[in-house]
Amino acid sequence: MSKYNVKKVEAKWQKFWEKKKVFSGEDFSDKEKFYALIEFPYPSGEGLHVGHPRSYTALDIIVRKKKMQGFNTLYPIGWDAFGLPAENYAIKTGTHPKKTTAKNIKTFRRQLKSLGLAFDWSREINTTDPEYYKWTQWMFLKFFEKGLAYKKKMPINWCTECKIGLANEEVVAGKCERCGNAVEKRDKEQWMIKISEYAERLLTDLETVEYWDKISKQQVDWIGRSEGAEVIFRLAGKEEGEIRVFTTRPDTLFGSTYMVVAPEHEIIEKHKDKITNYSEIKEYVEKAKRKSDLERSELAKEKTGAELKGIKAINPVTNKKISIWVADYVLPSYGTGAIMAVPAHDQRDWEFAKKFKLPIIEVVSGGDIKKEAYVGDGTMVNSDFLDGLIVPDAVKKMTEWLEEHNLGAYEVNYRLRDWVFSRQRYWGEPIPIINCERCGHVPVPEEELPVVLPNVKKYEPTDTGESPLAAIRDWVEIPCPKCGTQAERETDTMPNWAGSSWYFLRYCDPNNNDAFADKEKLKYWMPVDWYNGGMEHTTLHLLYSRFWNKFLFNEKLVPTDEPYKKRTSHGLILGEGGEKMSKSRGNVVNPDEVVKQYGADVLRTYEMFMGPFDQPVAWDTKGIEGVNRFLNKVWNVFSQQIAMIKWYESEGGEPIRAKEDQLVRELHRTVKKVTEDIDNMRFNTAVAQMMSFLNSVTSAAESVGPQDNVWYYLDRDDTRDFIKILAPFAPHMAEELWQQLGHSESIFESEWPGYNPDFIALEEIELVIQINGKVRDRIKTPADISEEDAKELALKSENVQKHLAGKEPKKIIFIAGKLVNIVI
Ligand code: ANZ
Ligand code: ZN
Repeated sequence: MSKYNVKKVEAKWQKFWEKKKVFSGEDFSDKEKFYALIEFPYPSGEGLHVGHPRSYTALDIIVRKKKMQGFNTLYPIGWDAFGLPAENYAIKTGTHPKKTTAKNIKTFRRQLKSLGLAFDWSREINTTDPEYYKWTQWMFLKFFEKGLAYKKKMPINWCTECKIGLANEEVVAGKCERCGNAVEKRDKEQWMIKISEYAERLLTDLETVEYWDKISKQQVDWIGRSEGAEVIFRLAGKEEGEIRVFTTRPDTLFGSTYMVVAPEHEIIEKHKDKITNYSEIKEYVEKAKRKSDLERSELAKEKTGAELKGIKAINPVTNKKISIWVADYVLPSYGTGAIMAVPAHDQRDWEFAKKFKLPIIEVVSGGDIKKEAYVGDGTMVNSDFLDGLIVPDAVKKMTEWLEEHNLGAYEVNYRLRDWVFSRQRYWGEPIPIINCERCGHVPVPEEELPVVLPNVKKYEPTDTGESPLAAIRDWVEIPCPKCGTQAERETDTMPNWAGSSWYFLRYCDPNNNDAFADKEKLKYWMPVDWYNGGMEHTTLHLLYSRFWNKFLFNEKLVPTDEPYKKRTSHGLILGEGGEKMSKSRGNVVNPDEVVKQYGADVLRTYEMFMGPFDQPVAWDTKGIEGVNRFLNKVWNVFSQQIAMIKWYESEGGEPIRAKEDQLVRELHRTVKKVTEDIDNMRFNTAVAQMMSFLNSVTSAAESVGPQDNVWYYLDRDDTRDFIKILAPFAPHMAEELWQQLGHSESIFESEWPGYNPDFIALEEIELVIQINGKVRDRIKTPADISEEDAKELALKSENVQKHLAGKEPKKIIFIAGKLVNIVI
């Protein structure tokens, strides 16, 4: 038995796969294609985390099996390399993010290669490569052409101390992550992308894809479709003006006793001359702006607000004057930013009304509105023409009434907001627009793309809130492409989500200079057949990229409406003990160390074995030791068995294998289970099954021959099949054993094993039932019937009952798979 040299074996096969291009996807192959995708990593300075390989290995296993099942597989990799860490490092040290990024990519590439992943390295892409972001810019211009990219004043997070705009993730509990000082909202003109226009399609088309339920649900919640009505409230008196609200409960309009607008609502500034307590209001508004959305929407907290004195609104059905309030529980970005308050039937309104002593009128019977708002079903009361109706009928009737009187209309509202598509930062794709005083926003001509990021001296955003690009005057100042007068380049860059919104398309044709990808190649490879990624990306990234693809589909630039046929998700890997892995806790496990100590096969198999794939799971050193012992045992048993098989064959003999043997049946069951478990991402139980099979192999072994060699009762075919199902998990060891079996091609060029269904059914036996040693019955049962079940069955037998004649058995003896003897 040869000793297993992990390092040598793993390096050997990694080189082999790369040289023979075993895993490169072949464009236009006649075979059926299978396109697997993982979320390409951000190449951070910390290098690969043990969390990364969990997702990568899972799809790697799926890809290797699919390849063996005859598919033309594509499993690409690249770098989502624009991002804050490189930029912050640049701010701190002055090192160009390009340099940092290149260095980090080198580390990531080496680490990923050391894991033996079946990536098609010839398709590697990098979102910060001008040849890549040229097409991101080109697509932005398509959005712009179609009116889906527009500019709007939007609040940004502004650190009053650092005097820069912050990304959302840099604001921690309302404070600047760097300096700890207060962050406030500041309005700034920003580029926006109209994803809201696609809200309905993004929702309904979820029915056409196979996403795990919890993922679809997150998409549905994020899109947040609500049906209801828009209602128009006129201002009282000679005052010109109106306040529009969105409500899901137009039926409760008779119970609307006051209105509330968000602090940002235009009505405040528009009517500031009429508002008699304007300075008090102004103060409230300023305070509210400093709170985060989360702080404002917390349901439980104490309601705050102030009345806009001097103006009133008119309830359109009662014609009564009602007060108008400003309160921060009304969000500016949902609906119209104003509500009709119905304190009897909305808990937030109820709390507010109680605090400020506002009238509460019950309009749906069934609750006790003295105690709390009643949100349940019931019949309408105090509601004139709605009285006696049940809620859904009242909703319909009121909506019709509003439409007839031009006071409102049926409306569908979405929680999904348009996408803020600019950042005032350096390390992102420049937005390819030239701002001209005469012509407005003018696209950079296509032939001038890419607009390459110029070199700057300082990477901080400027203290006016502009990106550092704004300081490079000779880059900014440029003649307008339309009219030729002096104009200025847009200095905002794109958000981190841009490059990842279409990378799966570029993989289909990564080196194309004339298009983002060749149409025929896109037609061949798209859609992605299986996409796995983190739950933290099943909202924004998934939505953005689906939207982006849908837009391109509309423009007839891509062949499929949906980019991903299937989406699944892995659980996080936590540190030993179950806490989040982090530098500060000192519990980060470095994959390099694990590979060095145990090898890639052990790391891979361990990560698949450590727990259900979709659940978070804690790292466990004992667990990895167990997997290491398992793979060592595989090596010892199989390399010796292969040697024995070869010896038999060279002697012209037939290796012994009892075809009907228990072990062969178990092998077939194992093949079936591993096949199905891989398809269902139940990797842990697949590994467990292989472990249990190996135990059966070693316990059935016998010493044979003069040298006392161990014979494991597996012939060439059995041996081959086990190595094949092990191969996706421990590909290096499997290749090595495969080669020992006498093959020169990669094991992944061989065919995935089938199984004999006759072997799968558990064997039936005839359980012999005796009383005091005399046979009294024979009962058919599964071979593996438990002692408890067998005894119960035996005692139930009619014949046994007759012979027992009510006597209590003294003792019951059970011999597994054979008999039950009742002693009386
Ligand atoms: C009157 C009413 C009566 C409401 C009632 C509810 C119950 P969803 O289901 O999430 O779409 N609303 C509307 N815009 C808001 C905003 N900008 N900030 C905070 N709340 C807002 O919620 C729709 C309901 O949320 C709307 O229906 C409105 O209150 C409130 F018995 O109008 B409702
Ligand atoms: Zn111009």
